Amino acid sequence: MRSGFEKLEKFISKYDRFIISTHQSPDADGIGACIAFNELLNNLNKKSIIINSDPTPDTIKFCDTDNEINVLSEGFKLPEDIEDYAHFVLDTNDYDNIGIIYELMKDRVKDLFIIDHHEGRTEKNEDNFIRADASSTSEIIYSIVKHYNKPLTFKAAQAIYTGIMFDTGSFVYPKTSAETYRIAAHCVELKVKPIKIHEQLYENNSLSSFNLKKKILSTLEVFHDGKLIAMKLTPEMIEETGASFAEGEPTINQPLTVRGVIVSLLVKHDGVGPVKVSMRSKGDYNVAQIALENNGGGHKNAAGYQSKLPFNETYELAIKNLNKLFE
Ligand SMILES: [Mn+2]
Repeated sequence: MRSGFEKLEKFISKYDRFIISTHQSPDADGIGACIAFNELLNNLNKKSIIINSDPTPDTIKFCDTDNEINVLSEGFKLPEDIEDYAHFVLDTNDYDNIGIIYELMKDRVKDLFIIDHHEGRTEKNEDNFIRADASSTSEIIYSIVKHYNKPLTFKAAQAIYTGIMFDTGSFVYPKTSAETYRIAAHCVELKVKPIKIHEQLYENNSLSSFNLKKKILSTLEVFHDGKLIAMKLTPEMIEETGASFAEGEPTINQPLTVRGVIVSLLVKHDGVGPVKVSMRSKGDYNVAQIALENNGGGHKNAAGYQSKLPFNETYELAIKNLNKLFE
């Protein structure tokens, strides 16, 4: 862990200007980490800009109180002096996962550093701070703020709390530690209101997203005596409901609320990018292994990969891969 801080300190002291990005289809942890890390870099007298490929989901926009997040797909243009910046990538260790910004910036920025809590692909970039035991990237950012002994404003505390709450499934997933709760307690001391964050994240969905969920659930197929449930999210469903692709993605967690279900699969396509495979599991059922075998990544109980095959073939192959878990 110490070496992570050392590499990071060296990187931060080496450059004066930074761009901070999180993965495509950003989630609350990626967004929360960006906002809190941006504040830290400013407190260290560095210039930094948050630039993401994709828009911040509506349910997370409340974190961006100062409108600091710039989005390429909404027309934001990269700074002309982009060659003067180094790039921080947060909450993913897979460049293929940060959208168009990687292709636009990789040959232009001075350097690249990854801060993340996912497993796998660490060999891709030597400059990294990866703690696979951390509940979230937001938790890692908190530890970095503490390491530098810098203050935390309400804005950053709210962003960190939101990221942790999201990535721990409201403080229950396996990587939720005593330290996770200590950080949450500190955020609450800084006037973050847990019920407010919960309402923003989980009681703030659009009716169209609810209709999309209905369509996704209607595709469910049950395998292995009810231990595996598979579902589909297609471009047609997005079109018919008017919901966004991102609004459909969390439906993958629903099957795990059913007694006896151990693995949940969602094969999804937004109509533009590649077909994607998302997997969730319980206990020792390791879906990260399957993701890694298919050039993806994730955690033991939450992982995914991108497919080069058409939708239906991807679906059939994903079921076949998951069958191995039940042999
Ligand atoms: Mn995360």
